[in-house]
Amino acid sequence: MRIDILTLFPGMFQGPFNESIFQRAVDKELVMVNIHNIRDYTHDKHHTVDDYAYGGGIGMVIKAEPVFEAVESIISEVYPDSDGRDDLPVILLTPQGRLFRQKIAEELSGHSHLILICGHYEGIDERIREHLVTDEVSIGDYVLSGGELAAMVLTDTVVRLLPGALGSKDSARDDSHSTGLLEYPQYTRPEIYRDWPVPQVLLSGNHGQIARWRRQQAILRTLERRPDLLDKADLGAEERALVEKIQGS
Ligand code: 9D3
Repeated sequence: MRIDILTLFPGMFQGPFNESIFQRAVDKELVMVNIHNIRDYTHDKHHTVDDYAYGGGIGMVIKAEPVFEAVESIISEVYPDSDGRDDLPVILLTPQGRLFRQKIAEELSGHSHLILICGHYEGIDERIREHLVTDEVSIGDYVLSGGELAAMVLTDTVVRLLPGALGSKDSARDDSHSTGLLEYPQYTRPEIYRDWPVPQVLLSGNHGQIARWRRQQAILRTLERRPDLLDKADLGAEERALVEKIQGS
């Protein structure tokens, strides 16, 4: 997979993408990530990337030209014999986008190429949205100062799903055994830390009992913390009845 990221702050990507898990996917050539400075696609002497808003108001607006030029230059470099591909997602990271979920990551991991454009507090010329962008994504209902961290979250989530990446097995596990539940509590040595013992059942060696305990813990924890997940969770009839009994009381 190839991921091209357009940003006004390329330096922000230095740390996260050069660390451990992600770097291993790059080393294995499962993914190639290219960071592009939008400023490099300007032609004027001052490398102008923003300008005043038509109609007035405070704040500046990112200009259409350098963003179009950046995307078009990537497309003509990667696809020299065509105008690109009609299945190439050009994704704008913006608070107005559809909420990012694992499902969207799975969908995106099926593409061989993604272009990500980092939105900005200032806002961008609407013609970028209308005529260049194919998809708009937000990572949650909180205010970031730009789309860079969102692009990193999306990239990390998608890359670990690529076959051969660390986590792709994990995701296969998520899929096949996907319970839709939060994880059960885990413990390791020592058996007693300070005066806090490990639950006795985990020391019993009774694997059936352990499996039932973990399952019950996962359900109770989900009920307490993320009851919204239970609607779609994969529960047996008895488990469903138990949940409804607790929820109802
Ligand atoms: C409400 C007016 N805007 C501020 C002038 C809203 C606004 C626009 C852009 C607030 C923050 C930003 C910068 N954030 C992103 O570009 C962004 C983002 C986010 O803030 N939260 C969750 N996901 C994302 S994806 C990109």
